[in-house]
Order: sequence, then C-alpha cells, then structure tokens
Amino acid sequence: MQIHLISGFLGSGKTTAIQTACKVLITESLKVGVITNDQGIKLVDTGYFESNAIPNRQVINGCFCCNYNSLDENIQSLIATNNPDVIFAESVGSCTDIVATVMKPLLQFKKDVAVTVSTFADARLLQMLFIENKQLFNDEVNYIYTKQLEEAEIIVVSKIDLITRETQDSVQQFLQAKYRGKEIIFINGTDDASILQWLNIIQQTNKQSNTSSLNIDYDIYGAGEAALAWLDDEFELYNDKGNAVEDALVLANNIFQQLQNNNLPIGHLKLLINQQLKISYTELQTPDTPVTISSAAKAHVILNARVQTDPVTLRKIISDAMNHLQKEKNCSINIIDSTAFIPGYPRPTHRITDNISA
Ligand SMILES: Nc1nc2c(ncn2[C@@H]2O[C@H](COP(=O)(O)OP(=O)(O)O)[C@@H](O)[C@H]2O)c(=O)[nH]1
Ligand SMILES: [Mg+2]
Repeated sequence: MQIHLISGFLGSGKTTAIQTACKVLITESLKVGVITNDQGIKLVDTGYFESNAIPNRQVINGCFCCNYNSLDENIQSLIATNNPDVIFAESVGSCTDIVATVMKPLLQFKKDVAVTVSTFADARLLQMLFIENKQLFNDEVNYIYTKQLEEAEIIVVSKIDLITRETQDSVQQFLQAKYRGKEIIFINGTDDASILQWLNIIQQTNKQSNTSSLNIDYDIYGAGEAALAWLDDEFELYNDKGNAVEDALVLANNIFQQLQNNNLPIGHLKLLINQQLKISYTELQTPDTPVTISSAAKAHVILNARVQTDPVTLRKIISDAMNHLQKEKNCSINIIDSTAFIPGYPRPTHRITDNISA
C-alpha cells in the first residue's frame, strides 16, 4: 500500500488534486482512500470528499504530527473497511516538518507501506514571493511556507492554467536553482492528464525514502501557526423565497470583501453548501459563480476560515456579515456549531531526525 502525504500551504490546491487523482485511479480500478486534516472540528474538505463518494476519514483538532495516533487509527480504519491501494493524507496547510513527524514514523512503524511527500505550491504565490519579492503573510507564516518547500520530495506547482508561460519559466528557474535535486512538476489540479504526470512519479516510489528531516525552529513555526486564526461554523440559512443557496454565496463574498477591506490576509475561506457545493477563496483567488444555483428554502453550510488575525476579530467580521445578510436579504441564520481559536504550539507525537529518534 502507498500513503501519499500531501503538504503545501493553505489554498495551494491539495484537495483539488487529490480529488482528480482519486477519479483517475478509480478508472484504473485502484482502490483509494483519503484522510483529511485540519485545526477545527467541522471540515469542509471532509464533506467535499464525502459528497464525491471517496472513502475518507478525518483527523481533527490539529495537524497529523500532533495527532499521529489518530492518523494511524484512521489509516487502520480505512484499511479495515476499504482496503485501499493508495491513501492520500492531506495535512493542514500551515503544517510543516512532516518528514520527521509523520513520514519517518510511518516508515518506521509500518513496514509494508511506501510513503511519499508532495508539497503543493500555488504558482502565482511562488511568483509573488520569489520573483516579485512581495510578501502576503507575516515573516513567521512565510517561514512555514519556505520550510514546506524545503522538506518536499516533490514540489508540485499548481494552478498553471492561471499563469503565463513566461511566469512558469521564471518560477521553474527559481525553484530549480534553490531546490536542487528535488523533483519539480507543474500541474493543473483539475486536469486528468496533468494529475497523471504527478501520479506517475509518486506511484513509482515503492522503496523506503531517504528524504531528510528538516532543521527547524519550532518557536518560529509555532508563531506562524498562531498568527493564523482558525474558525469553523456550521449553520442553516433559511429564505422562504427559495434563495437560501444564493444568500449563502452572497455571504461568502461579503466575508471575503470584509477581510480584504480590513487588510487581513486570507489563507483559506471555504464553504460547503448542502453537502455538495464547495466554494473556496484564497488571498489570490475568488471562485467562479456556479452555473446553476439550486432553488432552496434552506441551505446547510459548513464554513472554514484561516486568516492572519486573532479569533475575536475573525468571529466579529463573520458575525457582522451574517447579521447584515439577514437584514438585507430577509433571511435567517441558525448557528448549529461554532468554533474560533488560535492553533496551539506544535508538539509532535514523534519526531525522527536523521540520526536520533525522539
Ligand atoms: N484554476 C485552478 N484552480 C485551482 C487549481 N487547484 C486548485 N484550485 C482552486 O484553488 C482553490 C483552493 O484549492 P484547494 O484544492 O481547496 O486547496 P487546498 O487548501 O490546498 O486543499 C479552490 O478554489 C480550487 O478550485 C488549479 O490547478 N487550477
Ligand atoms: Mg484542502
């Protein structure tokens, strides 16, 4: 069995690529499974894989590294129910050091699996950070971003459909010079042929990897995690006129606008509406309006936000947007569950450096 660890910054295209990869592998008669992971409790990504009928499990309340036993139990559980040939495990977008804390422990404790680590990076963010030298997030968050690239076995540059050939060339030159010896590929995560190129690389790995553990300063890493507040909400939106889904889309857009107006960098803002429609914003990307918006008096919504601010500010912006929407659209919102917090200091269950195990 293969376990592909998928790391990479918030909104870099991990879930999209995994979804396309699962679709491709299923047509090749392979059995797949996905493990999602995030800081909170109600995860949009889990609902998304569920709605696409992909066997899945989730590790909640923190990253794989700090919840290694939960990751292990979920792998066992997927094996017991689905016996997958391939498991994709998508780590939290603000997580790094997964070679030492997840890959090496998996290889040590599970002798019969091959493990790969792919780090995703949005082509436009790479261009902005490294070619234009513009920084979107603070230094500590940036530190996490560069550590993710540094530990990758394979750097997967995503969203090439959104950049020019010249930009791709300059990003490629930069990465090849900075990360010598690493496999670097460029993909469009929504495109089967592009994903197949990535799958061909990771599926060939059937031996124990010799990827190096990172040298990393956990205080800076922890400060980066803490700079990005997390919020997850589950709510129902009612509109007698049948505009509930449309209202939820307006709400998402209003929250995005307010975060931008307040100069709060967005890691990810995503909603899953009626367990089907996933709407996702990043600092650099707004979603397309769905072609058809179903008429419904009720919309069930899961909202996940990861934003460079504190949880009180994030909560207030989202609550204000909800209150405003209720007045403007004459709809009502019933909150079922709500969580907002600063993620804790990363304390991995295991950490295997290249010489010493802890
Ligand atoms: N155009 C384009 N959009 C993409 C691509 N990959 C992901 N996206 C979009 O980027 C946003 C974040 O993607 P997602 O897969 O959720 O990122 P994750 O947070 O890394 O899992 C979503 O709006 C996706 O539709 C891609 O290759 N091309
Ligand atoms: Mg995701």
